[in-house]
Amino acid sequence: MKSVKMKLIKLKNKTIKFSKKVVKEHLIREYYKKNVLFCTFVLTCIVNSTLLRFFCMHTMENYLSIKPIIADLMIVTFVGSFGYLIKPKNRFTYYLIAEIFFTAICMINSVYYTFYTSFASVSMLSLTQYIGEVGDAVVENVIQLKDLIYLIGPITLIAVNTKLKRINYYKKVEPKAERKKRTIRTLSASGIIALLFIVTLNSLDVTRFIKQWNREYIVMRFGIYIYQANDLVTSLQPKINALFGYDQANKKFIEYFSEKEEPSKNEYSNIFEGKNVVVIHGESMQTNVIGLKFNGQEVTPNLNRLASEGMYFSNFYSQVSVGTSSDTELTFTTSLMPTQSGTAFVSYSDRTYNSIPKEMKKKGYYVYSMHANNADFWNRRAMHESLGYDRFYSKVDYNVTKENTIGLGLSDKEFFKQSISKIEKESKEHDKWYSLLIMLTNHTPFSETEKYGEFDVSIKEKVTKEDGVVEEVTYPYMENTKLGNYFKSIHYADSALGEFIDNLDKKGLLDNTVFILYGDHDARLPKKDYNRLYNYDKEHDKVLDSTDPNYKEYDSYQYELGRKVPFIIWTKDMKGTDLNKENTNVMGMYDVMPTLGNMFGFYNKYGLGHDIFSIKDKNIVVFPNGNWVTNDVYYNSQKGEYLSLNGKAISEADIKKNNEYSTKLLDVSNQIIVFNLLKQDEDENKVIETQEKVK
Ligand code: GP9
Ligand code: MN
Repeated sequence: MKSVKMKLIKLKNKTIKFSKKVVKEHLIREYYKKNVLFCTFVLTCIVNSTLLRFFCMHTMENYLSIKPIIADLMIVTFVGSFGYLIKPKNRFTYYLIAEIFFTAICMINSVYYTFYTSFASVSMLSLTQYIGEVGDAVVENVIQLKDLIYLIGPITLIAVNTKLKRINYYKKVEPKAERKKRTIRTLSASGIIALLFIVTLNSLDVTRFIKQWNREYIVMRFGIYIYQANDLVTSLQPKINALFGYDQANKKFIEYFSEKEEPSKNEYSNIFEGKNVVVIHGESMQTNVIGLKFNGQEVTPNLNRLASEGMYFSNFYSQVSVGTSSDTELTFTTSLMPTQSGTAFVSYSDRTYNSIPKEMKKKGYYVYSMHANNADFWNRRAMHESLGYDRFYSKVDYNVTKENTIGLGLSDKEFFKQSISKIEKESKEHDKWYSLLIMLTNHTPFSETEKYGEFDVSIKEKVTKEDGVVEEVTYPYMENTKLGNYFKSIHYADSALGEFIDNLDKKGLLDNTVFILYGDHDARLPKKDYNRLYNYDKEHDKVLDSTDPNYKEYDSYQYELGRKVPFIIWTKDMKGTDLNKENTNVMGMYDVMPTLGNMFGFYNKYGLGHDIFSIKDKNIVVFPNGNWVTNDVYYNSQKGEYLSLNGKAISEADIKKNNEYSTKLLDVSNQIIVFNLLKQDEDENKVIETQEKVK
């Protein structure tokens, strides 16, 4: 009896399932029949964008990712819904135009990706030299089959339309109210898809979307159509910003610099004139690793050596905003601050900059940069040109394989090895040269520890037991913490640096060369890990309690002030000379150009920093968020709080004066970039130079 009942229930369930399926299929078929054109349009546009991702980024994860498909679906449904507002007989024209538009996006990006392994940006069109490059690229590349495959979209739509015409599909009359209803219904569907998409976003997605520089990531997460729309907005924003307020900005700019005087000469003036230059951009290198040891082993033996043999600026800060690496490059190279919105590298690459490369070129140097990552990362391809580099060696100039990759790209050891021959070539071809090498491996999240080589961040101690036997005891200490992994990673980067210096020396490339190194920004490591570093209780493998007499306070101010990065100027023969010393005056990335300018014999009137050997202990380092630090005070503008660094009282009047100074400096820096205020000056200089040549 029971089993019969069970069978009946099963049968009932099956019937329900079957009828649901029938209804569903029927509904889908019905819907498709009524909306053939719309469905074809949506489907083909999604197939095209999926194909684009398929051809550009060949990893399984990329092929199978559903997120960009949802994003594309949202956009295409949105655009498609307006087709219903149009009378059936004209609807096809609307869908065809939209289809051609979406197909063009896919085709342009397909061509662009082949050449630049990145997706196209509208902002590039504002760079005339760039149009030339892309233009050539299109001509050479036009034949590739994979770029034409997207035409399948419009072709299918045309074919479907022909068939529909044949069966008199468009003869039906559709009242206006009905058309409106269909539009609203489809728009609602697009809204629901949008909601579905938004709930899957995390904070990393959002920040990357706002920054818009990691183009691959955005396409993989948001699809090509949203990427292109976002790109359009970020590209137009700087143009809009620059539309209003030029006259006032220019007036303020003239006022600001009319008060500035050229510093008088000092003992460092022109000391390096005519020498070749190697600049190292040390990814995430922090000052607090210098001199640090684990079990007697130095974390960074090579940085330590450079610091002890050269000019070491131990109270040096980077001044980055959201543009991290690129902001540091900007500030180092131009003595300007990062922009208040967007990033200079991405949004303002078409502006005129007074830069170290341009100054060195005037002195007869050949100036080049090297970075084994994709050239479009941080829009370097365009920006390095604007900054005046003669040549940019990027990923395409290096042999990058799976085996020699760590983290973001080519390992630092391999990068330096492969760079030597390029430097050798340039040094043979040019009398004087200036090079910038941008490191990459020591980049967050510092997780590929197995590739960094052995470096213990535990505590190892020899303990003599009661029976006299000596045993080694290991306490985990910083093992398996992010900070611990960072030490391993920077130990690797440091050893790459050591090898590089040795190899340069072997080739005689250090004989007449000034070696300059800066940490680009701090590594954003967790504060709690520093607490462990300074307060480790090895007996119990835990962090000391704050009530413990041995507890060392590590508060948020120490954390903020601990974000210092190294700045070192070193030559082979500096050790033991007058130049070989530690400089403890507070200094910022914007002081580099004026300081080097004094040493190499050039002056940038529009730099915001100072020659550190002229300003000495009177210096002030302003951060993009309005915080500032001097030798005596650190001021946090968000909290409106300050901290005395020398135990002395600080007058409110001094705080006010420095606040005004910082606000003015940040303002003028931003306006120089947004309103392109250095262009006029450069144009005038060019005229003078030409007149002099003619004479
Ligand atoms: C990218 C590299 C890292 O090429 O310079 O940039 P970051 O994430 O440090 O800004
Ligand atoms: Mn960086």
